[in-house]
Amino acid sequence: MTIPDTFNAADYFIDRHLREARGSKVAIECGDERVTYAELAERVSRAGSALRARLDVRIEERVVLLMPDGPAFLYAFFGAIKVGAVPVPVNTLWTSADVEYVLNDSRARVAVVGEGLLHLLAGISPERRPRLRHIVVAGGEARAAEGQVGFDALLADGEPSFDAEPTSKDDAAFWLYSSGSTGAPKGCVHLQHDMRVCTELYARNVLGMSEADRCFSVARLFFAYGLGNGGYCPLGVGATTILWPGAPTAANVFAVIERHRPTLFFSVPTNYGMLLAQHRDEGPDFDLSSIRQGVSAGEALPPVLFERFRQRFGVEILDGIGSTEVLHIFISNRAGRVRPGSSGLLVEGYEVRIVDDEGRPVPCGEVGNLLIKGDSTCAFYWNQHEKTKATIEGHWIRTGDKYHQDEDGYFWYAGRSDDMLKVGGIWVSPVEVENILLEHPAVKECAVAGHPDHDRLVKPAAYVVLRPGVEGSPELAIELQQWVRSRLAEYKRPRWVRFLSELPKTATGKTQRFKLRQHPPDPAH
Ligand code: 3UK
Repeated sequence: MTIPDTFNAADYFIDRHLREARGSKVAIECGDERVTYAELAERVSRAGSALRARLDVRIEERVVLLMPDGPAFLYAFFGAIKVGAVPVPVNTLWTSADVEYVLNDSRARVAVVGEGLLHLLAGISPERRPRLRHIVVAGGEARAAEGQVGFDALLADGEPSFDAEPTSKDDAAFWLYSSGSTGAPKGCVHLQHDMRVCTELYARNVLGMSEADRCFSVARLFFAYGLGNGGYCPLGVGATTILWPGAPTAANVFAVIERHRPTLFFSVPTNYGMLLAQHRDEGPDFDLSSIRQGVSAGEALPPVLFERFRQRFGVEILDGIGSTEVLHIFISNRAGRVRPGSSGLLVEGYEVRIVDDEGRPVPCGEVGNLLIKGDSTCAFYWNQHEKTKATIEGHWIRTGDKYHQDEDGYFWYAGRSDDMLKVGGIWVSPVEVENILLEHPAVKECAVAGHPDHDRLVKPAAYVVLRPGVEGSPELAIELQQWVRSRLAEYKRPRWVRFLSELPKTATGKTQRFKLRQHPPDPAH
């Protein structure tokens, strides 16, 4: 794969299809809506040119996207890239405080916000987000009096076609925030060529994704995983992506599959567990016969989920590990050669090393730190020079994962080298949850650690030492859960609370979270 020095990802992923006579092919299905490649190209042009002409967005400037999955997300994302600006998709499950952090860290002057997510911005007074000048509202009514601009009005104003900004293949194209272990997310700066690399190495070579495919991703476009599955991978190969903005309940996901009949289905282990727990009241089972391959990532897929899904639906799930820093999957199982419980084989085009804490390669079969080299890795973390140096060592990127490789080349996940938790495929920092619990008047000390649920998937458990005179009770446990829930994103809440008289500590007083993993939380809570 040779990528020319002048390379604009929007030209490649969008406009190229017109040159290759794919204009009438359906690029996006969303409910009853069908968007052809020609329509997509026109709306991407309109979005980009209007951002530039009407809102004065310039090359390299960030544009925050706080949007549900749907065609407008892709118009805004590729529209910004087409004019050389840098879209920054944001997790829509986050709180106002998280969004405020990203607005200020990225210094975006423009944010495109889904109507249903405006409340997240409403909580941030203009003085607390001094760089943000324009709020573009996608769907619904924009309030001109409050300085809002409607996304549809913007599209109507824009140019239906123009030549993409001649960016270099190494210009910043987009950022994705990845949660840090102390709470503050880090902006991974991805370059124009990165999406192209993932499309070739993973989508085309591992999944055999082609124009004939119809992709449906339960993981959202604002995640690196979803952005590839439902965004640039299908668009890169001229396939159709099925977008759907609703909540990923089992009933909804089955309804989308039966209606739109995807050939490739992408989800996370927690969601596969939810699908398996769902049964139809009467009649035949859910029809997943259109799916030629399932994919799982975000956290390790327990073998029982793999087996049950194959037995019940006849769909083989390929577990693979990816990261926001590498952009997409770099180790993956292959069709017909799955080893359940493993992450599979290296994706060709990437290089891997498993090393001990001194950086020496460990012998085959021994657990060590996983390092990856490849052309899709992010350039650096925005404004976080020390964290960049700790993660990116020349060509190599530290994933923070412990792995071993077996004699046949398969990689087996063996936990994290930090205390970060993957909950339903999304990062949760124990420190962030602990800090909130500590603000509760009853809490003297606490620690948060992962505990397996009924599907053997990790969820946060809180271990709490109460202040003298306070008694632990089921009511207090519920109160503490509510306390976290009202202050942090929903998925971060502890699913169990256990009261302890003291926490395990090192000689220097540092809490040993790994020791708590052996304590079962009280099942009653
Ligand atoms: C963990 C896994 C075991 C692992 C992602 C696919 O998850 C993605 O990106 P994130 O930045 O998290 C990365 C970390 O998540 N992980 C992901 N997949 C697996 N652990 N087995 C797996 N299959 O700790 C990794 O370092 O949120 C996944 C594609 C793109 C992505 N960004």
